[in-house]
Amino acid sequence: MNTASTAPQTQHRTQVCIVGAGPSGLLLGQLLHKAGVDAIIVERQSPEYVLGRIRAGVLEQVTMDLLDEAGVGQRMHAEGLVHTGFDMLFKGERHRIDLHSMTGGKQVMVYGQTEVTRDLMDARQATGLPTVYEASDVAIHDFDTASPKVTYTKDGHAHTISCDFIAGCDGFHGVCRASVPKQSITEFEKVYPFGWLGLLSDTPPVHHELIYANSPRGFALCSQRSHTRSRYYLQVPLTDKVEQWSDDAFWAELRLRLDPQAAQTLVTGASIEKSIAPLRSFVTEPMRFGSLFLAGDAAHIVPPTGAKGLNLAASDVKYLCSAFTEFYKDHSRTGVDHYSERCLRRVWRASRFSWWFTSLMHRFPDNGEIGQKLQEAELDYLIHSEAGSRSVAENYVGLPLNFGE
Ligand code: FAS
Ligand code: PHB
Repeated sequence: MNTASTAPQTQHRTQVCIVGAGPSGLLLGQLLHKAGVDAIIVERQSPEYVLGRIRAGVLEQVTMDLLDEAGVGQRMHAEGLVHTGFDMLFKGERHRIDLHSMTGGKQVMVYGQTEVTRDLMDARQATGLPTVYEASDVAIHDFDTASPKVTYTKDGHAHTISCDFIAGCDGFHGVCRASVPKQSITEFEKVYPFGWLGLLSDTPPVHHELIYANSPRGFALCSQRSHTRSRYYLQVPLTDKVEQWSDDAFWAELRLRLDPQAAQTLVTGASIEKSIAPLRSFVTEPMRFGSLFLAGDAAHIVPPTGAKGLNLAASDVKYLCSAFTEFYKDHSRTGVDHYSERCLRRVWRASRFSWWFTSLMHRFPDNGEIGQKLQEAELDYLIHSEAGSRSVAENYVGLPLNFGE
């Protein structure tokens, strides 16, 4: 692996260097702080840019508990929306999946990733701990040794961070996974033949719970951020560009994919954000390379149908924080040595559910008309089968961390 530059640099020293200040990096930084472990966070973008990315909306109980443990759960409990079920819409009719009764009282919290990130940013700032935004030329070095380094440039000045561990929380397009030698890593990937066109609007949600719609015209999702702010998605061809979609065209197409009652109830308005995201299933094995540990989107991507991306990032961070804490407090390597296998068992389960739910709810051009009929038959079975509905419910709320142990 390449070694650090010899040019004059400002030297820093910490225990853990976290690359990336998205939810993974910020949550890890906050939990490590609570555990008394030093960490520096290095982020390529500005805080405003990070907050401007509109992404996840549904938090599992494991994630909610972690945010409480990190001391940032207050606003989530005050402003988040507790949901005990969601609707599946197909053949023009809606059917409720009762999460609460099917999972022994579990639920999910609708609270946007932007707000989670804002809460974590505020908490980090309140600690006064070092967070470098707008760092350029971030590079990682010598992570096959016990003395890894991270270098970056800030305002034209070169810096070097010496540390014990590097936490690669830099997302799918980050530098950390890309720095691992090809022979040391296996990447599993499935790219879906469509994307999600998302629209955020200051309009009241069409329904008090989420609606996942399987329509012959394509998938649609009605989600929300509050009682006055809605988030909607439409499946669109990969060739579509967001500029092609006016607000009016979006609303008209959404209506065509909803049931008559929802189509009539829908309140439309100007978009405050509109973007197209590609869908893929992606998993890296292993997730640890010497002193480098990947967490969140840096290690895996799931299609957002199952609302798992952010929640998987949270469980990775939980395992990683306890591994580092055990190393420093108990002088134990058990956590660091078992990090990858602990994460990957949960990652593959969530990837399987996200793939399955995506395959069930979206229109696949190559599957022909029979594809739609087979999907409708499976949906018909699921909503009339207690076992089938329970399977959907227990995966949607998130399997327990010790599931299958
Ligand atoms: P992130 O990508 O959020 O954060 C990584 C951070 O690292 C970024 O701030 C980036 O700027 C920084 N970085 C990158 N390269 C760097 C470098 N070289 N040096 C320093 N910093 C660097 N999940 C859901 O559950 N539901 C959804 O609806 C949903 N929608 C999504 C839509 C899109 C377009 C995307 C991309 C993801 C979506 N996700 C969704 C998944 C998403 O929520 C992720 O799971 C979540 O952002 C994971 O957080 P992080 O692992 O922190 O990665
Ligand atoms: C969202 O609100 O952004 C959201 C909700 C559920 C999903 C995906 C996205 O499955």
